[in-house]
Amino acid sequence: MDYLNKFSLEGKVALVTGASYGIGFAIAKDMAKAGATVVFNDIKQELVDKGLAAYKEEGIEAHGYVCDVTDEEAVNAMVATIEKEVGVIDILVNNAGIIKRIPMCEMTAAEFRQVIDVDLNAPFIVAKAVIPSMIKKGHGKIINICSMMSELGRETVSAYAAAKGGLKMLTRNICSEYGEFNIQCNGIGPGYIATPQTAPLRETQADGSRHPFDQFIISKTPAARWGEPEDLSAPAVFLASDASNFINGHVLYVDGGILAYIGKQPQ
Ligand code: NAP
Ligand code: GCO
Repeated sequence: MDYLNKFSLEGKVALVTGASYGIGFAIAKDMAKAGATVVFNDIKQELVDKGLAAYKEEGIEAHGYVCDVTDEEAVNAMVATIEKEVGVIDILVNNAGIIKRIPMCEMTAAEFRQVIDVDLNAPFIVAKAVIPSMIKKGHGKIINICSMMSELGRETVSAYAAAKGGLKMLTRNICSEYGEFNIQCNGIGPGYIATPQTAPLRETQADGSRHPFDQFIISKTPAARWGEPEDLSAPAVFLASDASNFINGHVLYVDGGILAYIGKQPQ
């Protein structure tokens, strides 16, 4: 077998949740380039339509579905429809996610629960929906999009850090429970990536200076730059391919070195 075939996703069906744009879109795009049939969902039809057009512009015939990943009934119905219309899901990327940046003591329990619902309960719901067919098929790949906040805390992101820390452990538990069925479940832990989710942290200030958080991240990242969604897509293809069949329960941090670095000393 040609060595590079190990990284091929030819003949595989990949579901990437919340992939009309952002990190999910970049990952799905490269999975398609590696040979996968791409399926994605979003909450609103208009976003699914926008996503389909964006994939088409890249020469990709994607399949898009409207589905709120926190709604178990809707997720089960979507997976059944995908299996009928496209095929059994070989690769799941739990990418859909939200963040609320609120000091913990000002955050309502409902706001906390909403973040946990999307960022932790939903990956459980979607993984639970696809695993039975993966077992029947004799293989499967699940990739959970974790975070720096799977390892670190910071002000105002208590719910998000709790969810992403839990998602790291859910990743390890799916590995433990389903590894014997040739299902590999790993995480990707992105550093700080330039997407709509982090746009508020990068806004140019009224005086034209960079956002303080923007400067902070540059000082904390050895690569001295924000990541781009495209920095994550080849690592995702690797974890979705046969090249990673003996990697399980691992979180691959794609962070430009943040987790290894104490931060640039003040000049
Ligand atoms: P983003 O730009 O905010 O995109 C998130 C996507 O998830 C959107 O398409 C959104 O759709 C979708 N989504 C949200 N709630 C959903 C739900 N209930 N059902 C279905 N889809 C839903 O975020 P991103 O920066 O690309 O992040 C993607 C993932 O990477 C998230 O899990 C995030 O936590 C994680 N991450 C991001 C960074 C970063 O620096 N950007 C770093 C580490 C980890 P709508 O537009 O309809 O809401
Ligand atoms: C924040 C950011 C981070 C990133 C990412 C880092 O407010 O700190 O949004 O949480 O989104 O998760 O890995």
